[in-house]
Amino acid sequence: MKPLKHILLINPTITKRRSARFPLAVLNLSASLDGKHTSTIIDGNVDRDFVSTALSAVANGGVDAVGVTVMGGPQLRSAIAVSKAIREKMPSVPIIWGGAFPTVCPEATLKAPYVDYAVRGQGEDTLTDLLDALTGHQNGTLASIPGLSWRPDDRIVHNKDRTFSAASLNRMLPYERLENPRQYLTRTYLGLRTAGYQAALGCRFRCTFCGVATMFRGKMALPPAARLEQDLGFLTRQLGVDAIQFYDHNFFDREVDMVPLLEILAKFELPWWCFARSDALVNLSEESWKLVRKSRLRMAYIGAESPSDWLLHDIRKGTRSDQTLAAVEKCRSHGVIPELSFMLAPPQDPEGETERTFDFIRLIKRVHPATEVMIYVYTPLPRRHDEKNAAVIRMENELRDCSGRPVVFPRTADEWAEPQWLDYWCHQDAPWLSARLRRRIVDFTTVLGCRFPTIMDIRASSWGKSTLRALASWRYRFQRYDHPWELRVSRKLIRHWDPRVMSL
Ligand code: B12
Ligand code: SF4
Repeated sequence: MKPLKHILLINPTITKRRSARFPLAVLNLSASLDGKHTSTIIDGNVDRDFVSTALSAVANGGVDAVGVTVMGGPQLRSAIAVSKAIREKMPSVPIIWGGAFPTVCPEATLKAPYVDYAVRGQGEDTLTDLLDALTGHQNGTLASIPGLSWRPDDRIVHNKDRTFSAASLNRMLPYERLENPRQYLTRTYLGLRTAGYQAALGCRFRCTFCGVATMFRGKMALPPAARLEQDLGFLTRQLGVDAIQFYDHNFFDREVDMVPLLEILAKFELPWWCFARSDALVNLSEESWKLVRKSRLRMAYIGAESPSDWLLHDIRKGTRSDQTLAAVEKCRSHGVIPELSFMLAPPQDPEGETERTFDFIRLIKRVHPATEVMIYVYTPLPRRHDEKNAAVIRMENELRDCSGRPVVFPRTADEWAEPQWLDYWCHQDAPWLSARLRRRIVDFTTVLGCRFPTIMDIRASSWGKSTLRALASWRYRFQRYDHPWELRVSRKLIRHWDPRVMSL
């Protein structure tokens, strides 16, 4: 019998304690190891001194490997901090990174001396195989593990991709392995105890700008209705959950497959939020919309991305701007708030596209003022290490900064953690934005956010929101977005928040 390995699974800090949601990546990994290896979980969103906690756990012995989940952006910084600290104190303990960042950037990950293995894509089976193989570091075995990037000698080797697996849909998550699972339930505009939950895996689309496409390469699987029912039963009865934020990449898939899931949701009647595509919502039958209403869907986050059909086509979104408008109408008539996200300033025409998007947002606000709007900067992903598509390579090679110099993406994890690249990862900035355009986007976002304060902000008082609305109305009406200093000050005083950073 193979000796069991014990792995310390770490979710580095990404958000404030009050915004912490169930750390689904490490919970899924922990569940998948059951019966094969053992694990403990440290969550940096809850344990604000998680680096020290991790160091003590490793120093106490009995930890054969450390697994760190890493999303690009702010979490990269805390992942680097904990990995460096462990490497320094216990250099012999293997450190494994998995999640969105190492999936998109395995090369940069493995250039870091404090990471030994990068797991690309779904992690459950790759991690099990890796822990199996770690006995004696047999290179032959490591070379055969799909989804693994590693570093024999001084080379970086990317094994072939792992095929999609739906196995995790059959496992319950071990919430009891978290210290006090109830602390992850947060008061939001949906409910007093909102839980983050993922029902389906993957997404069948392959939009070029999206990390989900890199992770799942067009594969998707829905859970059996019984699984959803069991989970919702557990969450409501055992933990007292009263609202759900679905993390599924794209909740509304093919209607015929969705109906059984909607029926379960209609049974529970928990207010819920999800990601959706405009084409799916527009094509949903009236029967299904009835179920949606009954199930109390409160808000659907729709990647509208752009008002320009050429760009939607370029990024392989597969939807059109008229479908965005039609989806807004559908949502309105069925009592669902559409939350539209836009990507401004694509490198092909940063200024022109930004202005067109502002106009489109104004049009949508006239049609349905309650529509929530999330504004991001278009930041294409760096191409995959094995990218062969000539068009993708050409597009990256043609990227220029605002002075006309070629854009060179960071080559290491530490470079990706520099402030301007964290902003890039968080879709807040890009090298082709001039200072003027950057300012204009921030100013427009401020005026829009004050003119239409988000319903998601449950902390600002209603008088505070009304004040902001009144102060911003002339600027919005006359399109005088420049330097809204008075709105910035008022916003700070009223403690109005930004849902792009905190989630709900
Ligand atoms: C929840 C969430 C958040 C939460 C964090 C959780 C919390 N509040 O506690 C918040 C809201 C803070 C957040 C923030 C951001 N997020 Co986020 N987030 C998600 C979301 C919706 C769910 C993540 C999740 O739990 N997934 C479920 C688990 C099971 O899947 P998983 O994490 O991929 O894990 C699997 C594998 O990756 C792998 N794996 C993961 N970790 C590890 C570790 C090891 C050791 C191994 C072996 C394997 C492994 O195995 C797991 C099981 O198969 C995803 C979308 C999604 N559905 O995944 C986006 C997503 C991960 N976020 C994304 C991004 C870009 C961000 C931001 C950086 C930017 C932004 N504007 O959204 C911000 C940062 C904001 C900031 N702080 O300034 C992108 C990443 C894409 C990319 N290009 O890499 C995603 C995919 C959304 C998207 N469609 O673009 N996010
Ligand atoms: S539909 Fe949404 S989740 Fe799916 S690949 Fe496109 S942007 Fe990503």
